[in-house]
Amino acid sequence: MARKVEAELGFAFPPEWHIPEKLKESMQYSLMAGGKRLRPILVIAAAEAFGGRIEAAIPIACAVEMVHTYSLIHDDLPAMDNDDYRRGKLTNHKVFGDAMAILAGDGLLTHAFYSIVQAHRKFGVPAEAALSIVEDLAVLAGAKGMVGGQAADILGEQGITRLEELEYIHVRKTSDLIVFSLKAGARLAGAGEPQLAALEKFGHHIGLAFQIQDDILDLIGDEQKLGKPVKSDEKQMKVTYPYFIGIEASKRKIEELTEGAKSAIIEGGIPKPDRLLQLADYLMARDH
Ligand code: GRG
Repeated sequence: MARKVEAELGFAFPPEWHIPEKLKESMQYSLMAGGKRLRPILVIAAAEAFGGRIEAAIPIACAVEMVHTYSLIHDDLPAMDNDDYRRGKLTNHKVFGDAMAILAGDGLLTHAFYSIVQAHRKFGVPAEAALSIVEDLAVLAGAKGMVGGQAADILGEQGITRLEELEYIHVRKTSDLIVFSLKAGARLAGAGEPQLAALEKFGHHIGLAFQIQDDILDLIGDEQKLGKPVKSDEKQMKVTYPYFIGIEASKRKIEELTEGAKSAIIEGGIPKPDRLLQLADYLMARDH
């Protein structure tokens, strides 16, 4: 599944388009730098859960990876987290410079919308479903979603004193794109509103669990497996889940969230839920 997405990402931009060589290189550098491809996998798993066609899900799977990759490129910039390594390689701005890294992010974000439209043009996803998917992406990745979460994170920095504030940031920065992926896969396969609501709950829960696990891995994970230095939160004096409630309680919270996520799917009338349930368990146990 991830391999098919990987192959398509290599040809994300039509070869006949004239794109400045450095910009193309910079976009491809980060897009093809590896990564777990979690969000594309969720798009495809959600489509499969409703008997949808994988090939129609691929352009949307690629779109969400483009948005995710853009967010990582921008997050690593000196004006944000100022990181040198990502996915085991030098960060985009370290190789191409700040200006080209900003433009690579802009280019990937914009191209995501082009890619969604191709699901309709090339694979016959109904225009109404494609429209809802575009709308979801604009909302969940935009100012009300991921971008808003990043802004709240930057504005809050060390000033966060309540777990609810941290949860807001985590949900916006991490869960929203995960929710998008699940709903997009389900929408293209014709899911109805109650099932979309079940997926929204599932995504919200696994996204938060994923982020808490990220915080734990930053404290006690393996740098080699993670592809980036550990203890960066501590160094930047970032307030995290383990900071508030400790590692053991954070682990219990992940288990609770995963159980809640699985119940939402089981009770949500989803025709073939197995892969989604497996993914929830896999994410809880991940080490990178
Ligand atoms: C710059 C608009 C803007 C947003 C940035 C994604 C993000 C928001 C910041 C990156 C820092 C961070 C910890 C974000 C939370 C989401 C997250 C855990 C990203 C890493 O996702 P993985 O583990 O990465 O799926 P790979 O490399 O495997 O794709």
